[in-house]
Amino acid sequence: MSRSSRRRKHAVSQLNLMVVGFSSLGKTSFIRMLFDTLGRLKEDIEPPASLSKRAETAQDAEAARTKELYSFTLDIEEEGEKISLTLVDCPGFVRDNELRLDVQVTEETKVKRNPKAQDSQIHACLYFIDNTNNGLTDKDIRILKRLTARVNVIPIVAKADLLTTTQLANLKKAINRDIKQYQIPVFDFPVDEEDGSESEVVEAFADIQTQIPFSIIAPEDAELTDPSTSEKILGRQYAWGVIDCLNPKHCDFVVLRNVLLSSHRKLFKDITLELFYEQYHDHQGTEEEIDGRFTGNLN
Ligand SMILES: Nc1nc2c(ncn2[C@@H]2O[C@H](COP(=O)(O)OP(=O)(O)O)[C@@H](O)[C@H]2O)c(=O)[nH]1
Ligand SMILES: [Mg+2]
Repeated sequence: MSRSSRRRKHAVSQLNLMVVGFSSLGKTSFIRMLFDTLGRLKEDIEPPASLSKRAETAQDAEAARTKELYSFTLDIEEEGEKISLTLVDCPGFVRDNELRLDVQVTEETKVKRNPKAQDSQIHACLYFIDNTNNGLTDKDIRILKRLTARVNVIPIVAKADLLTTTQLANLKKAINRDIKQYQIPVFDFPVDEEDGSESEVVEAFADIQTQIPFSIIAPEDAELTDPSTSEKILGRQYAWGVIDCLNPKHCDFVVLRNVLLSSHRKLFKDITLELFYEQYHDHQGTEEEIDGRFTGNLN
């Protein structure tokens, strides 16, 4: 075995992902689904308590609301490479209160708890957009402008089961129109035009760009089976049928997970290092300051 391949075999790559957005758009449910589908946890890992609280009724909703920022780390393996995946879940912005927004947006883009962590910055931030609006709101635009200056941002439309195919397509169009019009530099999936379209990789990436914002449907807490195969699925049941959250025809979760953990992982990290690293150091406070901000009530 050559020295470099041995190093690659043992090296653990770090990946830090964060979810951000207004409350009850489905951020924690997404984190839970990611966690549930990775299924390659260290045996002794217990999921954080806040992750196991589900809200199927309105009364549950308050109990299940994410009240403070938390993060946890999973050891996973993608294509033979070991990844230490840290997921950061934030309390949602309260709809009419942007008071704490600056603190939240500027400081939560850093995972800075372990001083020995080699790579403590967020590599990709998923921004959840309310699917009941027709595109981005003024608040979304303000928040996105600040976020995109500091971190790779990927727009998400969650609870896509609540929209028809046409409604979802129109919403995606409206969001992309607003992103363009307000010049919000969300993460751009690279398409290398000079290579022509003969390369499969280029084609696959071009396809990904057309899917933005990614649609997500999180499963409900029920034992469901696929009616045609009788296999267990993560899904949602309706009077007219069952949604399979891992079916790419139903939502973009599998594509997104692949983008995050596999196809674009290195690119997210490279961009974070090249574009955002300096700002990180310019704004970096002392360890105590940052820890203080982390423990503060962000709602
Ligand atoms: N219909 C539907 N409801 C969802 C979905 N994801 C989450 N929910 C529900 O929306 C509510 C808020 O979800 P939560 O993940 O706590 O939102 P957060 O505040 O953004 O973390 C909960 O009652 C969830 O059960 C989804 O994909 N479809
Ligand atoms: Mg939450």
